[in-house]
Amino acid sequence: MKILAADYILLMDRNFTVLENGGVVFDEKIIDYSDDVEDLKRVYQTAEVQYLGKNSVLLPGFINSHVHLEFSANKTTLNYGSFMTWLDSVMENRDELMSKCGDSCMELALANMLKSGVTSLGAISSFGKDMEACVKTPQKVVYFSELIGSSMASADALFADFKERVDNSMGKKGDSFFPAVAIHSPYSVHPIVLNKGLEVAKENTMPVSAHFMESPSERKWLDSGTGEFKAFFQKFLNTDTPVTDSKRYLDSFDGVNVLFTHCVNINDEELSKLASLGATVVHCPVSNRLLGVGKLDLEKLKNNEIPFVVGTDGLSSNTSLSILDEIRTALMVHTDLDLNLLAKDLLKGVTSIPARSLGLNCGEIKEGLDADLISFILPDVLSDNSTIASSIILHLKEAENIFINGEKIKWNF
Ligand code: MCF
Ligand code: FE
Repeated sequence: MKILAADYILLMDRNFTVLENGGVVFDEKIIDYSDDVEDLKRVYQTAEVQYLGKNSVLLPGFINSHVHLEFSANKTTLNYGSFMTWLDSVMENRDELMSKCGDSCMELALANMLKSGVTSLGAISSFGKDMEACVKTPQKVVYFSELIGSSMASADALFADFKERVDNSMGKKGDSFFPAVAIHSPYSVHPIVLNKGLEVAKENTMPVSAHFMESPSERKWLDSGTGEFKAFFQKFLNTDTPVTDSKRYLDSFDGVNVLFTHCVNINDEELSKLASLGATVVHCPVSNRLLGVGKLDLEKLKNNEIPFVVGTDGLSSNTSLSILDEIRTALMVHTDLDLNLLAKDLLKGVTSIPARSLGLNCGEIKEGLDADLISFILPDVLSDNSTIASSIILHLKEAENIFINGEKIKWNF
């Protein structure tokens, strides 16, 4: 049993409680916490006590809800600026990028995330090449095997390949590896294939991650079968009509625990549907900027009571997998929102909310939850505690201490 004492402890509960000069008691699970460390020492006399230092902050480990590890070799290969040019460059360079990213490339990506305090992640796996790295890593991984396939001609083969990857991941299921299902998007998955994929998720009560309404081109294609996607489908798939529309796509997710990624070009009707599904939105602000798709309207999500979480997306559409870099960008791009309120929502979006959406027993400092804890040192004393959330996002880069299931993790490399 251990007690960590810190100058500031963020419980990441609903009220955004911050304990000053407090402590957290844990073994594999969190046992207790208090704003009176002396009291904790008296009650838990055998516990080993560690003071985390002047200006220390202790909080639950961060969760990166959406990352494509298999694309980690990309630096200057893919073209940024507009979604369609990016997608064309993916089609052209995917095989080369995959072959450039072996185990050590993905291990480095996972280690860089760990360094920024990420103790859990949602990995979107297109090919299953990232499974070993995800099984081996100390972090908790919700492993989303991706289903893609818009043409009925190749549907059976693509579904069989998906099912094989899901089955392989189920064979590795454990305390920190959780198999799940990803649906690539409404434009790239035929509704018949989609329903088969969602059946797999329902049968095994798995969460589902799905890209949705990322680009204006996707909006146009699904609404009217026109726009830039038309030429793309003609070129690569020898067809020029969409396989579904957004209503049919969203209706398929009834009864599924689903996270929709991007939603930058979502309309009001779709927002109401997301609310009735109890869905979560995954916000990837850097990716959205680089692919030129626009900006997610966080106010509209709030008005519809739709929770949001934050993800880095992959290095296919980012230059960093640090979740702190990502929420710093989010703080900068939403210029119309109150800085300190947004900062609190962003911290919730990388702790308590994704834990609930991904079905993980962590994300808060609360009795009975897994002891996934991270600590940082702020550069100076806070003159006003109500700015702690924005100060964390603006000033912190690398975790000083990382505990997963109560065990200290090192990220030396
Ligand atoms: O989230 C971003 C942008 N939107 C869609 N797909 C991807 C993203 N990052 C990587 N991808 C992958 C996706 O999983 O790129 C491929 C899929 O395997 C695009 S479809 C040819
Ligand atoms: Fe993505």
